[in-house]
Amino acid sequence: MSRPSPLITVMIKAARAAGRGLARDFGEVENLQVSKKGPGDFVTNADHRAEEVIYAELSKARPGYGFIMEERGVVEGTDKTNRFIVDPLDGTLNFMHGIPHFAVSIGHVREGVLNAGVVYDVIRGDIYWAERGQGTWLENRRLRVASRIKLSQAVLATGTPFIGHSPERHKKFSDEMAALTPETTGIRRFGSAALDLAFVAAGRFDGFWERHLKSWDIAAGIVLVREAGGVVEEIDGGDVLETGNVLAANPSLTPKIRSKLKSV
Ligand code: 2AM
Ligand code: CA
Repeated sequence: MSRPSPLITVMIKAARAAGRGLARDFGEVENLQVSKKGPGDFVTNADHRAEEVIYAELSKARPGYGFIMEERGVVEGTDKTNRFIVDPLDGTLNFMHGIPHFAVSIGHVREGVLNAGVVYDVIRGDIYWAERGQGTWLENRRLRVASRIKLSQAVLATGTPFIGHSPERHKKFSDEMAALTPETTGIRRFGSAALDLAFVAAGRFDGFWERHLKSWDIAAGIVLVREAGGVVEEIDGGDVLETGNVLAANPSLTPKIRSKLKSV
């Protein structure tokens, strides 16, 4: 078993600390489902608290590192070579509805290159981690992407663009679904991009695509997939952290999925 490096250990500690608060708050959210007002404000506060915990933990352990965080935005560090990319609560809509599928996601970039990632599946208690050259791990199990090469046998995950966003995005999504659905054995839509990528790394999903995500949704998950032997690309050939148009799968399936997406 690979021993997590000091950096990974610090990232896991921060993720677990945030997860403890989220697990507590999730119990409360389940109770709030029945209230008229719903759990909206409560969830926003839970999200902010989790981010504060992560920020405090990481900046104590790695003073000077920069941050990109969902709530705080960009925090410039004095150390210009290291930056964390943090989503304290990925799968917010699930969390808000009492659906037990959400995660803490912490990525690390060194000299502009994605270097490490931790995704914490709070309810299952699973910590996924990966670091460049060290592989991808779930507890003491090394993870590999699935080896299926036929699209007809593949289960893919995706995400729906948010209601309120442009009609063109919805049209594109529907067209992509229509192009891929008949080619695969199944498509899943679970609502946490960080966990979708972790599940690709674990060989559960054969692939994942989604457009218009943010860097914090995917930074950690990209490292998980790559270190598990998978390929992560920007669907149209750009910079995936910039556009958030992500396609992840094993090296045989990626071009097949991409060509179906490009046929739209
Ligand atoms: P969140 O739960 O942190 O909001 C689900 O399709 C994925 O899309 C989740 O990872 C979710 O992250 C993300 N997401 C939610 N709202 C988004 C938005 N406005 N833009 C981009 N991604 C979003
Ligand atoms: Ca997110």
